[in-house]
Amino acid sequence: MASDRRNFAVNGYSLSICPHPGPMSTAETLVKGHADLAEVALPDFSSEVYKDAYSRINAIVIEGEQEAHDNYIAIGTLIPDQADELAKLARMELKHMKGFTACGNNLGVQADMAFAKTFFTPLHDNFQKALAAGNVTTCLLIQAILIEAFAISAYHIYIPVSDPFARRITEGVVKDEYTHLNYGQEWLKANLESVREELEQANRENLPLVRRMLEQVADDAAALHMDKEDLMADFMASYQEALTEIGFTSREIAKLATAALLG
Ligand code: PL3
Ligand code: FE2
Ligand code: FE2
Repeated sequence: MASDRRNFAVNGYSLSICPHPGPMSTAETLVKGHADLAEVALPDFSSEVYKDAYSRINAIVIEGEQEAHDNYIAIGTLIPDQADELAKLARMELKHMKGFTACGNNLGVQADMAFAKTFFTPLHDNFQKALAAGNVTTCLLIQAILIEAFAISAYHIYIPVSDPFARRITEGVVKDEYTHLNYGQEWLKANLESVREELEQANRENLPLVRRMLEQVADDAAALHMDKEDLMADFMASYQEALTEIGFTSREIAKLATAALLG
């Protein structure tokens, strides 16, 4: 049990000592930078299986960061008094994109950008439709809530099984993603009564797409030692927390979350 394990940090290494050691030896529990990750087995970052999966996952992340940049700039055209703030968020996304490009280069992996473009198409198209109709609420739900919660959960699950170079980058990125999620939450919260209906509709149309994206990425994520159920659970936790912050009750959130099962 994690509760009866004791952690010691020595020179940036954390040693996790369990009073009743199971099958794992003490040496195996020496995991750099982690307080309590005795269970985490790192993948072989140079294997062909790893690099093949990484070529798609890395592309998804690069494409996602690029689209996030474009989406924040686009949302700025719908809320002109927020354009400067949104341009700042967009700049952060470009920095993320460059960081993840460096992660792929560092492993000698060529990102499969055509695959990633297809992966994002349904959500991308829904965002473009909402943008053309001037539906700020839908645009914010797609980008600042759903995509950011997706990114946060994916990065959370990736960090413990990442290579040291990517870990440093991803840890920096995930902090920014909270700022983005928070931006969306605050705007929607401030306007809740007027946006409620559109939010419910946008949730019904887009939450199933995110579920499908999580399913599509699961096999490649598994090759990176990221667990599908962990990804889904972390995503739902982030999403539900965001909805609570916006002002929905737990009953309303349960109803909104049901859309993930139906679509
Ligand atoms: C918003 O700021 C960014 C949107 C990015 C979307 C991320 C999708 C993540 C899919 C699974 C990736 C695992 C992490 C691997 C990092 C190289
Ligand atoms: Fe980002
Ligand atoms: Fe972001």
